[in-house]
Amino acid sequence: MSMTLRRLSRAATAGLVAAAALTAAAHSAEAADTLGSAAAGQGRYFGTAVAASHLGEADYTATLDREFSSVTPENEMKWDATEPSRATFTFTSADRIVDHAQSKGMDVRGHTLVWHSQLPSWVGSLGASDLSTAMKDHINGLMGHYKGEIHSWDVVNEAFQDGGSGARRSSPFQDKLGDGFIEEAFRTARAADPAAKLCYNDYNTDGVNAKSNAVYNMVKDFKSRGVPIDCVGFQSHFNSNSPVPSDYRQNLQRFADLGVDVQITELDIEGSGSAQAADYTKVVEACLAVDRCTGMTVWGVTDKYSWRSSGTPLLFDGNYQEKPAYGAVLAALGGSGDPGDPGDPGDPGDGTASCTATYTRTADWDSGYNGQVTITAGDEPISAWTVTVTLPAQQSVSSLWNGTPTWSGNVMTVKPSWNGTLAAGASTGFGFTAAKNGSDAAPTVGTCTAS
Ligand code: G2I
Repeated sequence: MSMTLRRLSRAATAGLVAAAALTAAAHSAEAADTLGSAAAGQGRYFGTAVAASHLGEADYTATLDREFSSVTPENEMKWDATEPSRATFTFTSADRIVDHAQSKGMDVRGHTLVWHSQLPSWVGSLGASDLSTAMKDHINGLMGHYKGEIHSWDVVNEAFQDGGSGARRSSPFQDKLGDGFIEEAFRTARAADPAAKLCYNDYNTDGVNAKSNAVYNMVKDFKSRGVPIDCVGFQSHFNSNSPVPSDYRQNLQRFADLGVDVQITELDIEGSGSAQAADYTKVVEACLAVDRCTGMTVWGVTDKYSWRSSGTPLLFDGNYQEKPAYGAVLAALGGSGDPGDPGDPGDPGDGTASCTATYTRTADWDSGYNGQVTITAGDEPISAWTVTVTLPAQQSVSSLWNGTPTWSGNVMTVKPSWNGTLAAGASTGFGFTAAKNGSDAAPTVGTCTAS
């Protein structure tokens, strides 16, 4: 199908999409017991980054659909994903996310059009005038495909250096086109989809510092010269090296005072328990205190798929259970759900059986190894579990104990033999012996499902 036809067919569904969004909004006004509905009560959206590859996972999609009112494709709209070779656009994965979001009445943030990272090498090899054309073609290609369907686009991402200088970051765009590439990108974007809010997005700009001052001066200059810009995105990736700044609200406010919206675009805060919850509260309160802070997006649904998964920075744990940070965000948004209530989806006591599976190699020799998979029940008792283990193609399993396997190619699906019943939080496991047959690679353990 030609790109023109795809554009037309996407645009033709826009009316249906608007109707779905209205239904969702009406529903959420009744019971503000999810992040999206509570935020809507404050006139904000509450979004998450989404990966197309996880949309087939029932718990992932159930949590996404229940809690969030906006989605940002985590990687699927980036240049390497959408225009891997010049003028050849692929939208399959991004379309999957947009279609899913629209079918659930969620808005979509576009991320991102012009960025030095995840940039195919052909872009970097162009000369200046060709590069300028390619940049505009890329903007037109994406924004044209999704015309009328994206509430805000990150037009330019991370164009400033870290550190004290406030200088622009070296990139093919900066190095060959100079400072003017940002303005050129925004002007092109406005013409491509006049309905979309056009954002500049960056990190380490959350407090007042040299980098945020440099972005501030650029936005001020754009506003004074009529360069189209509608919003500034503050990524807000926080951890102990980069804590929530004490002047976060003031910083958001000074940008808003320039006449742009501000959005928290990639929020995650490493940590756990009440300390993490308190940090999340600070962020939500800062946004709510700034009239032009129109919404917040967390950078993922569940800790297990976070780009910083070891830092457990999100609102749902690897079993999609609400963390203390979830309750804190909901409360800060004025939500009426009690996150400790049995019966609330995702809460302990909600009756949802869950489990996790982890793998370790317990013995190793030249031609083989023993593997052990440990299964741990979530916060409900379980009576059965199922885990898939995918072995490297060469390997074969010669024996397996404390579990019952069935095989499909190199994938074994293991269910309990005698050890299906587990109390909440309790563990069991199964072991196996595998022949390496030339491959020493580890098997992959899939999601644990319980009943
Ligand atoms: O790095 C965190 C974020 C900082 N701001 C811009 C965001 O776009 C960025 O997101 C992250 C994604 O969360 C990661 O998922 O951007 C990374 C790349 O810069 C993404 O990581 C990439 C891996 O590097 C690739 O190896 C992998 O193929 O994700 C790809 C898709 O899973």
